[in-house]
Amino acid sequence: MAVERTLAIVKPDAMGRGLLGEILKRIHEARFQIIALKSLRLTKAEAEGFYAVHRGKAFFEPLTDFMSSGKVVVLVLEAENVIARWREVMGATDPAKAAPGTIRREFGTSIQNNCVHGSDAPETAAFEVGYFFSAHELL
Ligand code: FUP
Repeated sequence: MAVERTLAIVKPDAMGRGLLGEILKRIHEARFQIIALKSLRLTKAEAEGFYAVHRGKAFFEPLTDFMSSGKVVVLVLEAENVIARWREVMGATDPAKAAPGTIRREFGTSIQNNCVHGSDAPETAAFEVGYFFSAHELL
């Protein structure tokens, strides 16, 4: 298994509901290394750029409004096989379909307001990490 990095986001719904600590606890319990972490508020244009693969879909406008509606915390996580493992900790996109015990199942309130993001492949992880962090922040 290769050591990988992935981009995680604690989304505005989770930040607004005071869930950052609970989500960080799960990251630590999973033994993922936090390589970088910061809090920011995305502009609408930044949210659109991040989710560019979904442009044109019905949920793109409400999704990018939501993602720019409040503070987020973005993190770079590192571990063996962390891309798949963080997605397991998150659970399926739709909280109603996510496995019991996952973040999205326990705290998500809709397919849009699902508390967390995680890259889905090595190529997207590289793009998404680079979207938020420069090389000197990842040393
Ligand atoms: P995921 O990788 O699990 O975050 O899921 P996707 O890349 O398919 O979707 C990205 C985000 O778009 C989801 F986190 C939530 C939002 N979305 C919707 O709001 N409605 C949908 O039908 C699908 C996705």
